[in-house]
Amino acid sequence: MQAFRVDDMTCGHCASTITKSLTATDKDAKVTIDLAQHLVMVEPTEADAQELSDAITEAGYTPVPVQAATVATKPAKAGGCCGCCG
Ligand SMILES: [Cu+2]
Repeated sequence: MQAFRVDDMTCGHCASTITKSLTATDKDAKVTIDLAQHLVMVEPTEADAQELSDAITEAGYTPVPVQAATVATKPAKAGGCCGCCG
């Protein structure tokens, strides 16, 4: 997954403009927008991170790549268990 923070994406219209631009670049990409956090998450099928970033720029916004891991919902397994119950 590729993730970008787009601080100038401020409303649903921005989100749909960005989504359209991304799917024009990679038609089967799965685009997830978190407007509150200004995050655009893309599950690309053929475009690479640079192409996705360019698509957002072409839509008129400013994407900042972020580590997908930092926005992933799955937390790293922290300590606290000896492993016996894994
Ligand atoms: Cu807007």
